[in-house]
Amino acid sequence: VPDLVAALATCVGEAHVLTDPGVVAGDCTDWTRRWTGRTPAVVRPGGVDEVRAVIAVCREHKVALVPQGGNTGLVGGSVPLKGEVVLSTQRLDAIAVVDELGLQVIAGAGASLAGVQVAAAAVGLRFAVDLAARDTATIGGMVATNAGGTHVLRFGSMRAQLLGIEAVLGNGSVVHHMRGLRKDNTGYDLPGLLCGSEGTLGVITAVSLRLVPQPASIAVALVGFASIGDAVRGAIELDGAIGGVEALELMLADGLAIVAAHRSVALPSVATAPATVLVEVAGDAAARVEHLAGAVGALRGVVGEPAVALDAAGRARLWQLREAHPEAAAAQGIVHKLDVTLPAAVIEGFVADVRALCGRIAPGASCLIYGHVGDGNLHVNVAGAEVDDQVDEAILEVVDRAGGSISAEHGIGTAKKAWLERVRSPGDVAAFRAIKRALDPDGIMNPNALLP
Ligand code: FAD
Ligand code: S2G
Ligand code: ZN
Repeated sequence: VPDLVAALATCVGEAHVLTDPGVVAGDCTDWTRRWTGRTPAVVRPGGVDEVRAVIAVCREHKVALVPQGGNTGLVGGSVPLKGEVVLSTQRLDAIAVVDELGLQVIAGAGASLAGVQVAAAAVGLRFAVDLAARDTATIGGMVATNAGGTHVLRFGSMRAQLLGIEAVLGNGSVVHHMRGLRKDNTGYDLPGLLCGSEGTLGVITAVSLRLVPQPASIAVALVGFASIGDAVRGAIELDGAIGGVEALELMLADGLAIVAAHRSVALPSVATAPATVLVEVAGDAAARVEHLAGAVGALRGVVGEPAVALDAAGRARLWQLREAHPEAAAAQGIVHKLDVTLPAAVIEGFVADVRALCGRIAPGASCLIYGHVGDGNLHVNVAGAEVDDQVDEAILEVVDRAGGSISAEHGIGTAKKAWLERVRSPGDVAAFRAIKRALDPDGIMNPNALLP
């Protein structure tokens, strides 16, 4: 290992090769604390050439590497489980340019989501993907996992924002196409291929992303429903009834009670309903609030008075109730997270099945269920001493049988690798392997993730 560390130091300089176990410990455990590994070194390249040099050294020394951004990934794909080198993108954080006319931003892989949001807002524009880990999650990690978040309903996931990409592949070659043009049909869709590749094909070093105009104003409402079925139907009807719906998030009474206790905040009375939908509309929201109130009035199963906020502080207070769910879940113990998509019609039954199943195989466990109901995407968070992989298996079985997806937005990582061949055809997996062989011939790119 000493000559590996010395070789890495020639690539990035001594100061950017971290080996002290105390310093690198945080990089070896994932955000959920479910996966912990070890690494001979965390290296922090300062540019594309240094990334290339690090990959060359790892190939030479036959050592695998795990690209790491903010380490907020939730499927165990961002940590060195078997002594891999960690390639941290934190120094690749330049937000190069915001092209107001071209409505695009060029960001380094290590730039944080919040950094890009601030750069866009500075010129009156907006980056369309948002998620609660915005201060820590990096653009490179979000592209690598094709992150979704709260506005997929209106703007799509990361893949839909990608205009160009620069990356160093596992075979040492650099792909670079960053003109940021809306229409550019010149060959294979490399951004689309690397988006969602979870660090298994190469290291993304920079991307060009589309920006969208800032809306005139935004309104957020919490609407209470008598049942989960009414909430799912209500959310879908709201989306159809009024234009400008940008987010539809489902929360349940037990989860909101845990969040309120965890954050020591009082819940608006509407949030004590069995099911609550957070709806965000953007545009000329003033008119929309009447519109929204009218549309809510027409829904079946609404209980209580909706809580509505137009100003930024009021909206943040309502969003906090949703965004604090992951943290409140994590306070219950080591969480087994199932990020799944269900056909709308089965969501109510699914929640009942999951509660019954947890009651059977993990009686003392806490089970928080919430998520992006506008996309049919639920986050099932099961935590407790007796929770083990059997719970994951059982829940994913129910999802697969219901015709859903075992991973809506967090990716496959290590957590769901065993499921890949059950949910993708042999031809699909063969194509994945052919691509992997071509772009990472030595198999050094994040071997624990994605491909069984
Ligand atoms: P990391 O965790 O560092 O890495 C994630 C994966 O990408 C790993 O496989 C890693 O190897 C790879 N990778 C990282 N950087 C690169 C690179 N430059 N090149 C190639 N591969 C790379 N996710 C959602 O989709 N929607 C949500 O709503 C959402 N909410 C969240 C809320 C909280 C509180 C938390 C903690 C997480 C949430 N996430 C959500 C999950 C996480 O934020 C996303 O998966 C995000 O994309 C990870 O970014 P990161 O920079 O932390 O990546
Ligand atoms: C969310 C974050 C992590 C989780 O809150 O939207 O993607 O599953 C999730 O709690
Ligand atoms: Zn989510």
